[in-house]
Order: sequence, then C-alpha cells, then structure tokens
Amino acid sequence: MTQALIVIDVQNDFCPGGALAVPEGDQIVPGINALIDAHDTVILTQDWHPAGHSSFASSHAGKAPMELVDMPYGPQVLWPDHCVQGSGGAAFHKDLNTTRADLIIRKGYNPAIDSYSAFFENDQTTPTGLEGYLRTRGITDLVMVGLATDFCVNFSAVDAAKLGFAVTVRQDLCRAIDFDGSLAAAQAGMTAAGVTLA
Ligand code: VGL
Ligand code: ZN
Repeated sequence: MTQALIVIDVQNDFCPGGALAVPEGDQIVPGINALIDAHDTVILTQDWHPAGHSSFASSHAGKAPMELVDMPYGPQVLWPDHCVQGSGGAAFHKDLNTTRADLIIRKGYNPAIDSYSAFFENDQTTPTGLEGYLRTRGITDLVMVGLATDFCVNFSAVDAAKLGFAVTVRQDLCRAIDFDGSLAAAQAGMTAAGVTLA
C-alpha cells in the first residue's frame, strides 16, 4: 500500500476570524501536524481564487452569500469573497506544518468555475491534475483531513473514491460549515461512495 495524506484548505479564511470561517477550524491544526509527521507523503490543497471569482456573491448583483445561482455547470452556492490569490486569507494557518508537503495543489483559479474538489472543478469534468500525480507516484490509498468537511473534503473524498482510490476521512481532524443540512448530506454521500469515515 502506498498512502498519501491530503490536507484540505487549512487556510486563514476558513479559520475563526477569516472571511468564510468554519467553526473551530483552527482547532484541528495540532492534530493534523501530528498526522503529517506520521506520513511519508503529504499533499496540501489551497483554495486560490482570482479577485471577482464567480463563486463570490459580490460578483452577482442582488445576491447575498449562501444564496444559490444557476451556473452553466449547475447550481452553485455563493460565498463571501475568500481565499483571494496572494491575500493573507488565502495563506495557510500559521501553525500548519507546511514544510513536509511534497505538493501544494491550488484550485478554484478558473474565474468561471468553482472547485471544491482537489480532483475536478465543479463542472465535474475539468481535472486539476492531482489524479495523474498520484497515479504516476503509485499512490493507492488516501487519508483526508481539513476544511470544510461538507464542501471541499466531501467533494475531494467522493471524487477520489469514484476514481478508485481507497479513501479514509478522519472526521476528528475536519470541521464543517454545516449549512442547511450540508454535513449530514455530505456524510451520507461519502459513505455511499465508499469513503471510510473514521
Ligand atoms: C470551501 C467553500 C468555498 C472549502 C472552499 O474549502 O470547503 N468551501 N470554497
Ligand atoms: Zn472557495
């Protein structure tokens, strides 16, 4: 078995005080650092949007954060401006140990398409390249932790399972936005996709 740890979006904007703060988002950092020490292969993801991104409510006249819009690729939740490329909010939490990361994969850089998943943009078609990276390195098993359980962790875990990777989500090292039942739906969806929730 060749295993990688994937640390999803542990960035300032998803921590308390950030633009899209996930409750207790910062509390998972010490546990994630311990897990990083225990893994040979560590990959970090970073939500990385250009200013004016189409997932920002501020880009849609008359729309507020958490409202839905119809995009060409389907319904999209609108968010507060967050993780703008190069901003302090897009930086990793200051206590996250980023030193041992083999790869930092950025996502959400396409102005017209959001990307919750580390594997495919929200059109569920455009690849980020992570699948090829993992396969060419012979990695078969993935452990996922980070933010937010019900969005980027969920979409990454389900896509990875669909691609044939063996996926475990360490829920104790994730925190959720939990908006309108999204956490329960995500847990059901991950389980149905064959993801192990630990
Ligand atoms: C995320 C909403 C928007 C996440 C990213 O990391 O879960 N959620 N962008
Ligand atoms: Zn985002």
